[in-house]
Amino acid sequence: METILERRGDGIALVRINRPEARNALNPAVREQLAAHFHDLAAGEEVRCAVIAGSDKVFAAGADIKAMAEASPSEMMRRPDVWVAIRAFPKPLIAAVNGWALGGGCELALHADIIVAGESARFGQPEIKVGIMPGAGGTQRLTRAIGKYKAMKILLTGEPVTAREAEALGFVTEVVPDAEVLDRALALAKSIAALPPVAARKIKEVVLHGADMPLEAALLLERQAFQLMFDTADQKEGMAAFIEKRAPQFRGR
Ligand code: DAK
Repeated sequence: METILERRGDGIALVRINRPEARNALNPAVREQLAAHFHDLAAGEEVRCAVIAGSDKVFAAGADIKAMAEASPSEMMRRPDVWVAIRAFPKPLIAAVNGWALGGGCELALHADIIVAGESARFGQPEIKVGIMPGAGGTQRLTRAIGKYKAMKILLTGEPVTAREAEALGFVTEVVPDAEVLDRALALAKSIAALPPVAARKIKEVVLHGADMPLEAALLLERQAFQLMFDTADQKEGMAAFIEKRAPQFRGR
């Protein structure tokens, strides 16, 4: 299989891209499998937080250039939008990035809510060097994350940035030694999965939707989601546990 889905217990799932011979380039099979995995993981309550990773050498070198070199515009139009399953994934998603995250690979990482990168990781949008431009949100997500003038340089030159540069720019959450990337991402996932899942989903929903709204409307969205938390058993348990000075037992209700 070009991708591997591992349900690890503790509310965590790990999705890995596994096409080492092509630097994890996202060919149709990889894209379709990723979409199916995220569709499955969105359903049900067993998984509360997901991690997406490549190998310890490469995250993903982008869309498969060989699979689209001869494509016509209408063929590109007919391709199913496999990104929607990742875009709409309602649970927290962490990207664990070692090595190259280029083009669609960088855009895949940008779909995550938290990005943990190894010291030697490199991020870039080199599409311009092969005569195209980003097509899975790179022009929009990167610009919204780091601002026009920093994003334009990455998009217009196609030159990669280091993990440390990406962290300073604000789109990598944490940089850790290469060998610790996956463990760190899984540890973060574990701590998030131990917290109330309804609150986690609402935080993600409000942050992502609120970013596209005028401030007053976004604040209203936040307020209504906040009020809804008081309808959950986990809110009652969390606050009771605090008052009673004991550890909370969250049930995801
Ligand atoms: N596509 C196809 N094959 C790739 C590939 C890619 N993106 N990247 C690497 N490979 C293949 C190489 O062709 C080579 O295959 P063989 O020659 O062995 O058959 C093998 O992987 C090893 O590659 P290298 O020999 O180049 O390995 P190195 O370690 O020296 O270099 C590298 C690694 C990642 C720096 C280099 O391979 C590289 O620059 N790769 C291309 C990176 C790139 O340009 N990425 C952007 C692709 S365009 C869309 C949404 C999004 C997109 C498209 C559509 N829609 C919503 C419709 C996104 C577009 C892109 O990402």
